[in-house]
Amino acid sequence: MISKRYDHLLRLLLVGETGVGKTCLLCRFSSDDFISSHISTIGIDFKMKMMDIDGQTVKVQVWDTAGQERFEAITKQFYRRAQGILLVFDISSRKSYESVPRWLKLIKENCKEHTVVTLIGNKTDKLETRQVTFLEAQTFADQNSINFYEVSAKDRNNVDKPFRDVCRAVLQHESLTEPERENTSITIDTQVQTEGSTQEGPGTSVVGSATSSQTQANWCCSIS
Ligand SMILES: Nc1nc2c(ncn2[C@@H]2O[C@H](COP(=O)(O)OP(=O)(O)OP(=O)(O)O)[C@@H](O)[C@H]2O)c(=O)[nH]1
Ligand SMILES: [Mg+2]
Repeated sequence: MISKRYDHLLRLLLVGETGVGKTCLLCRFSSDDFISSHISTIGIDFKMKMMDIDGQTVKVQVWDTAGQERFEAITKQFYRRAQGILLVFDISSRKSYESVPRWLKLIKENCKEHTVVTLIGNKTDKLETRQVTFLEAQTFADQNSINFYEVSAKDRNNVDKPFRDVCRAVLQHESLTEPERENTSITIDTQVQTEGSTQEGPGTSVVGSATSSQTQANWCCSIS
């Protein structure tokens, strides 16, 4: 019999305005890389990482959404499958912070009720051009009963912690409810296509993307 090499599979989703650094955060988290140019995500991508959380092996599948509004019809369809959401803004962009309530609304409208949501202020290395104070964002997060972290994908500051804490919160919630089944599908009614590649092992990542025409994609099966 083939045994699973992990105890849990968790699905997280990165959302937020274009350019806030979602893809860079995911690259830093999954493979400790940084991309200095802005190559806008088209539709949706994903990466995987194996993590040890409190002695349990967790396979974390992180979906990286495009922040551009024109992809919203595609990206919205991934909200419901997410167990945890990382909502990212850029501390040096007031505009990206002011869009956070709109993203929260989208999350509330499209996610399951108990989805774990966390707010992330990225680019702390740009302190000299900061446009959002820590206190302001923390107060907003408290008012909305969500955690808040400041991070920098560029200089590695605090990147692991929000991912780890979201996973831990999801696991706590799942232990009180029915466990997620891995082999389930997402129906996509817009122009979406999948492709992916895998490299397994502790700390390694799996990458894939969604960009053309299929009506149903069995994401988890196709990549594990
Ligand atoms: N200084 C600094 N720049 C960053 C940081 N994270 C990302 N960037 C830069 O911000 C730009 C946008 O980063 P991306 O990760 O592509 O942004 P995104 O949120 O994925 O954007 P979309 O895919 O269009 O939604 C790139 O030029 C990155 O190099 C950071 O922590 N510090
Ligand atoms: Mg991106």
